[in-house]
Amino acid sequence: MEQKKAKVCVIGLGYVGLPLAVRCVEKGYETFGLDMDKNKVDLINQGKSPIEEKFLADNLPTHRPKATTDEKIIEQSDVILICVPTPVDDLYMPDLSPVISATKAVVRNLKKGALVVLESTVNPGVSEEIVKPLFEEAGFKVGKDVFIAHCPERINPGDPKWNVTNIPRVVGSFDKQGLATAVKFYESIVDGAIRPMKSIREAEAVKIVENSFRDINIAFVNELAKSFDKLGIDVKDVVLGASTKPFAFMPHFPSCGVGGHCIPVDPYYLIERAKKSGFDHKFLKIAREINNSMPSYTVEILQDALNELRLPMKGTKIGVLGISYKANVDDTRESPTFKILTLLGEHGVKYDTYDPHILKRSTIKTLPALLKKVDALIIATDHKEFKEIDPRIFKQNGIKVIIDGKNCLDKDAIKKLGIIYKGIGR
Ligand code: SAJ
Repeated sequence: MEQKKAKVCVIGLGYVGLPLAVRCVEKGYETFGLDMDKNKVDLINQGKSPIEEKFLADNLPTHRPKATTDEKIIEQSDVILICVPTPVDDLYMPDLSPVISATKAVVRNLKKGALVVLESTVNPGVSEEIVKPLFEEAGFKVGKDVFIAHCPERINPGDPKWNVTNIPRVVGSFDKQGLATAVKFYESIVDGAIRPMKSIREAEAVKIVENSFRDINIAFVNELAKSFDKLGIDVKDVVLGASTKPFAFMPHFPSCGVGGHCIPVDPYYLIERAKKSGFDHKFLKIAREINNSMPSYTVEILQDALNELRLPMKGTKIGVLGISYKANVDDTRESPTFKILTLLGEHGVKYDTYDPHILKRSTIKTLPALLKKVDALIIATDHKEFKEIDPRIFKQNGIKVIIDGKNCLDKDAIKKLGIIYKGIGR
């Protein structure tokens, strides 16, 4: 891929697409960004990031893609990278509509000979059964008029070390030329290994397997947490102990729930597609059930703790610290906090929330104001700001109960102050 000549268009300027577009600019490509959100497009064209992310803060101002809402930009593009969301609906059924509409926009505006790479996480079969037919129905010959590849995104929001510049990637395609072109492109922008896969299906399967692996390991420790709560064993101490084994163990930690746009979503793409081919992923489904049960488990623990003080749920002022799905990011997708708040509401609880990264959705805008107002706390996200709270501050504010949904506070120090502390499995 001649860097100077090739023009790149990234479709979808979110957590995945925007860093990718910035990296393409940095590596010398004329880079367009296509997004349906005009506000986001205007911000990016001013060099401002719509997303709180260190890589973007450091690089977007100086390596700005040309952002637009006009799909006609695709006509000028030699490489099109589709980075749109692949969510699930309320019934956990995959929703490929963003991928389909993005692909149709490419079909409408395709420059012949272009390379089209789907980065969005999809189940094996999507490129063959959904993407490729859209080009063929429009009369394009795949492997001649257009080259299609899949390179699953591996962005890890908030990660200080691994980002779009250095995370190794895998690439699959329908044909040798498509594969070679895609591998060469990614080698030109990533300082990491690019592994060609046997076919596009294996490339699609890689990401689903990576994230399902994480989901089942989290489910394993979440089930342990429920068991160890009954056995009086501190599961965090046990996992840290097991982590001293220098091989064949990978630590995961229980929590009030599994959020984000990847881990709780991706397994359903494989579950549903495999079911169509007659296979039932019992294990993946049980893992999802366990992880989906953690918000209600967290509220049950709160209820038990309040019962110890003969305090009713209804009428006790409860504060929930953390709305984003994981520490130190401003991303709320699939956040367990929303499920916790719904359950509190069902118990007639009047709750307040505070998240320094999501102030717009916080009912109280400062930590001291929230601590002053409530009698009990649920820590739903392990933001740095919460982990640094001096436990004596809880005492000074009359906090009686703390449910540590991320096992991130100093249990012993809090208990010594006479506050009821309950973690998830500790
Ligand atoms: N979580 C736990 N226990 C754990 C780890 C995570 O309860 O031991 C929870 C988190 O609190 C969060 C959710 O699971 O609510 C997801 O956490 P995550 O650290 O997996 O964060 P994500 O969603 O940003 O996952 C990304 C994924 N990256 C991509 O999909 C490209 C995932 O593949 C990575 O493994 C993960 O980052 C990572 O390793 O940090």
